[in-house]
Amino acid sequence: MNEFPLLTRDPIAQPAAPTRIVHIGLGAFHRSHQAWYTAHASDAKQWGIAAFTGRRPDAAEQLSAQGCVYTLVTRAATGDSYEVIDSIVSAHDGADTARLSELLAADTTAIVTLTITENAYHLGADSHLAVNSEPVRADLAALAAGEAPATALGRLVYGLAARRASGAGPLAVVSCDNLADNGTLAGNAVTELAAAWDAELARWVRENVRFVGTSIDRITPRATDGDVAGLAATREYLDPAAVVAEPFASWVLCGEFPAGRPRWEDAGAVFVDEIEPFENRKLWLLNGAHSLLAYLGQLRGATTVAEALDDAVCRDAMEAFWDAAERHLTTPGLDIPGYRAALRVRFGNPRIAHFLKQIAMDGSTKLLMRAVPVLQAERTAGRSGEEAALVIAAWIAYCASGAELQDRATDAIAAALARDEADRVPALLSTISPALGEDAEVVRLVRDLVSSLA
Ligand code: CS2
Repeated sequence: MNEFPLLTRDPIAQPAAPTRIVHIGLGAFHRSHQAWYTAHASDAKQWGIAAFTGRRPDAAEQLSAQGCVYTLVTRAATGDSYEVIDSIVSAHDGADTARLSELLAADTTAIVTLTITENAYHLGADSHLAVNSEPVRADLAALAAGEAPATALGRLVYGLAARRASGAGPLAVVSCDNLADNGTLAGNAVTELAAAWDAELARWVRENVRFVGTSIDRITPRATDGDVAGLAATREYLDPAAVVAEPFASWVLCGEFPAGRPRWEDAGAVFVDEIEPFENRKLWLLNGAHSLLAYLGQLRGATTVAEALDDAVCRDAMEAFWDAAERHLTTPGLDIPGYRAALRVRFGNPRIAHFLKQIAMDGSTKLLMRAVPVLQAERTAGRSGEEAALVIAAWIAYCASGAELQDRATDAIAAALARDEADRVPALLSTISPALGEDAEVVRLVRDLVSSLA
């Protein structure tokens, strides 16, 4: 493979656009989604992206070494197609807060996009910043000492202080994470973190920063070494920063862009006045089913989404969960039957190996967005909610199976699992939401379902 040259930017064919977007969370999804939409806007030449990593510098180093261009491998059931994406013009270690602040302080910067994961908003069950959580406290201590904070959110707040100081004016912050009402939640988290540091900054944020809500969608499993080798053999260049994604992509946005934005609509993005029905459709039907398949599927021996879908038990549970969710997706124009039909095809794409283990991460946060709202809506309507409760029960059974967990609540989950039989289920439910663990009927329902899975 090493006999092939590294992919690099051709400065004539792919001149770097001026930086007007700052992205935090340079992962595969940013590259297959927002960067792709930006590259396909008709005014793409005006909109370059400076992308910062989240935790580690690796992705920035890799991308910088190849002039920030990379291949998007679009993997359809019938074959692959390739496109070199050039909308990212610089890539930086997230810890480079000096560069981040410099870019946010520039009046040419109009937008900050975020893909920092659900957990990184550090929200409590009340959808407000968990001010007493360890990472937030550490950020506040750093800010008070005049040092740069370590969380993505803290770094954004630090950069916004630089923008306020420079007088560069308003801008838009666009959350592209799978959280219900992500614009509002990002606004809560950023404003509350700013307020805990500097009340004047918080006031400036309220007046100048517009938080745009989005529903984002494109299945982008982690690319493997085999993908990179296959790409090299076909294209005769080496591209370790390549991403593999399904053909489907969707982006629904709602909010203001006070300093302008690319014409993402040219690439198919949709701007709406009310985003909630679209978010719920995506979070419940796609992500909810993903989580169900991740836990139930792995308990039953499957390793990928497509494999889980081959199992009638998983498939029936997914359809039943969809039936329950659909009863609460009644806004005209959502075309739920069409959306479900498309999902069956997307999930069944035999050429995409979307590993259930990857989806299973961070269940305690994800289920709050994906399964709990359906459970509650069903119960409010006078039904048991068992189809949605099964998603939660499958997560509990998965946790109890000894599977290696990656979750911000790993310690609390381990402590819950160590409790007596009678307390175990409520304690586990409480790691998702305290109210859930206190609801005797939900506890009974979930406990019965967990037993039925054993
Ligand atoms: C998945 C999502 O890993 C997960 O939790 O459900 O990453 C999903 O693939 C994307 O939201 C699809 O747009």
